[in-house]
Amino acid sequence: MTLNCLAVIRFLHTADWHLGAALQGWSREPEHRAALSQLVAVAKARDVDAVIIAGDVFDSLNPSADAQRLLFDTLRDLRGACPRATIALLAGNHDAAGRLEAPRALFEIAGVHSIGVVARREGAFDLDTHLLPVRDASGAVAAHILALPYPRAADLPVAPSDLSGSGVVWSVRELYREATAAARARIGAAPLILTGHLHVAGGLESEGAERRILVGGEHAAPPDIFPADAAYVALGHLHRPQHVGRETIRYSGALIPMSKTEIGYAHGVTIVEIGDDGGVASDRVSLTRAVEHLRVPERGALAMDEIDAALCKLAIDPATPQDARPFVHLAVKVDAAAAGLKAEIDAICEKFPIRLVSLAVERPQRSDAPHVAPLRLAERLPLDLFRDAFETTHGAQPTQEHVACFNGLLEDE
Ligand SMILES: [Mn+2]
Repeated sequence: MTLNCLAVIRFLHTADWHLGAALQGWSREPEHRAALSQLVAVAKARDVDAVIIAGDVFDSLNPSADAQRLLFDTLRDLRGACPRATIALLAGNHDAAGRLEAPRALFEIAGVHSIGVVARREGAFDLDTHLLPVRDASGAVAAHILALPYPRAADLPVAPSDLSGSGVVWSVRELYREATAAARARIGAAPLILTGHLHVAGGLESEGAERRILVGGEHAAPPDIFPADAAYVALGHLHRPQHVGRETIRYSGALIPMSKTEIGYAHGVTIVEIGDDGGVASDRVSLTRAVEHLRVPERGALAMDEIDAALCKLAIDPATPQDARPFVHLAVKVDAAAAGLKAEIDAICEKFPIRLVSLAVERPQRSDAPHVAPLRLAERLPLDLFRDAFETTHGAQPTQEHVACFNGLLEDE
């Protein structure tokens, strides 16, 4: 998209940083640092008037000190790179809303608006918290951000009991309607940029990475919950960059691949311009990966005696430091169930400067086994998937202890 007029406001839209995330125990911090330093450079080079971080700043409710330091370092760098930009930091479903708001007094000194929950005053939507002015290069307020975080159950208006459709969709729609109406009463027809962290229908999911946001059994909201007069809707939650419904309702996508299914995504940030005629244009700036993510082989599976040659062909410099070595997702095929398979594969991989993070094993179908149509992922219980995955990886059923441990993790979600 390109503008046919003068840009009034330019901003950077990003989301789903998932700071503190690990892959099979390996820290993602080097990748995060590299991606965020590129993000800061893009914000500076494009001289943006605002930066919107649309949720899932952290990967967990209880982020490590390193993850928090990385956020604070990045905000400092961003402030240095774009001294006059409005910076909006929003909570996603992975974030502890209170934790994100806790440093607010200090954030305010740095001009960072951290918003974890929907604020109300005497029941009414609190515009002073959520409506953020965006100033152009001359210092004039030229647009506003209506900054809304992931809507938690407590944030949502209660749906009428005689409703025929989905209560959650009604409530989310009502939240956006109420917030937008309040904003319009204050700012008139000026350009309004909305934010949100939720699953909007029509978005392509990357299986396994984003938790399905289930509020009252509902998976997603339709894109028409966002009022039509919003110039742009900056979304977080889905990790693949995409628009949903209108061209101006967009997911910026994650910064780095969070799982095997996301290797093929073009990770980056979205730069959005709003023109003096109200037109909106956006373009993508790709980020360079600090660490490679490789599927070996790219398609299909290798026989055991092909693994060595395939890893050799990657030609990775043996001097590559540990935390820069590629993450490898390996697929192998075996003729029969082989005890000690994982140990054998580990022994091969150890000879190469790689980090094996997943192993898929294809076994031949037993010809006497009855053919059963595979169940859809959504129809399977997490514990059954865990049992299957465990057996594939270790060639044995999980023990009671493993099951108890898995169930404990499930409850933590
Ligand atoms: Mn999310």
